[in-house]
Amino acid sequence: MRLETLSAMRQSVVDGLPDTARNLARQALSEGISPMAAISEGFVPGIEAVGEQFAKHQIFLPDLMASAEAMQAAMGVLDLELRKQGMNRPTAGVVVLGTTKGDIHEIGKQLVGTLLAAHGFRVHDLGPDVPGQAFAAKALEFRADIVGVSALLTTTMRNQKTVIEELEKAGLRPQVKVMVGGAPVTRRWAEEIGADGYAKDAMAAVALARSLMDAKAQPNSSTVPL
Ligand code: B1M
Repeated sequence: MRLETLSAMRQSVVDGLPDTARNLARQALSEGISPMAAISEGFVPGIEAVGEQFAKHQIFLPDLMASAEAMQAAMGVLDLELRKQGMNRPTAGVVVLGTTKGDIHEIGKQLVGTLLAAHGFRVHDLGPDVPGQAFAAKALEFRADIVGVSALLTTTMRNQKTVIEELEKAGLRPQVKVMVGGAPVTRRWAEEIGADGYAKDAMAAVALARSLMDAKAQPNSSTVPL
């Protein structure tokens, strides 16, 4: 049954069916499938398959958009469930999160935010297409410990650097750690732009955020999260 449900989840995203995806997310929870398994073994393989088809010009942008909508519908259900897990935990740190300017991809960034929240971080998600100055302004407003910047396009990755520059301009860089991620982003790129850490996926982002908080608490420690 579990395998059937996971495979139906994948298919609902491939076919771009938001109602079906939402219902399958609910069904998964009632079957005792963990929200993380539903996301990583059910819905994410669907959006990845669609991404490959798009790259090979086998499908077109409207198909990709329908699939993204189905993915978002399922995430709406699973996000709530995962966040509940973080509610009773002491605050692990304050994170301001967003996707860079010019980039409207937000599914991966939302997943990072959901998992951080599930692990006790207070997350302020600024959404997609966020200018560098807005990251800096919100980091100041929310007294952020960490600013997390996602980018899914090779053309918008460079705006991760702009965010760091804006934090420097605002005088916030000493107290705010910067983590970056997204499909085209690499550890090497993170080093090149002067970020404090890179995470390849949402679980790695939680581990990284924790080690960045440790590094903040021990400023003279020689451990470098990158
Ligand atoms: Co677009 N898109 N897209 N897209 N899209 C990609 C990224 C692409 C690789 C598809 C392809 O060609 N195979 C390609 C980029 C090529 C490149 O630059 N190298 C592409 C393109 C070209 C485009 C457009 C330009 C298409 C067009 O208009 N002609 C356009 C761009 C618009 C813009 O941003 N200005 C576009 C539009 C869209 C949609 C709107 C239709 C939709 C997004 C909907 C939405 O987010 N609301 C969409 C989608 C869905 C995709 C693919 C298929 C899937 C992305 C996704 O959600 N993955 C993608 C192909 C692919 O990645 N396989 C593609 C699932 C998600 C869970 O993974 O986002 O990688 P991911 O996040 C992971 C990690 O990367 C990491 O953790 C996450 C969870 O494990 N991570 C972080 C992410 N952020 C992090 C931050 C961190 C740490 C880790 O710290 C802060």
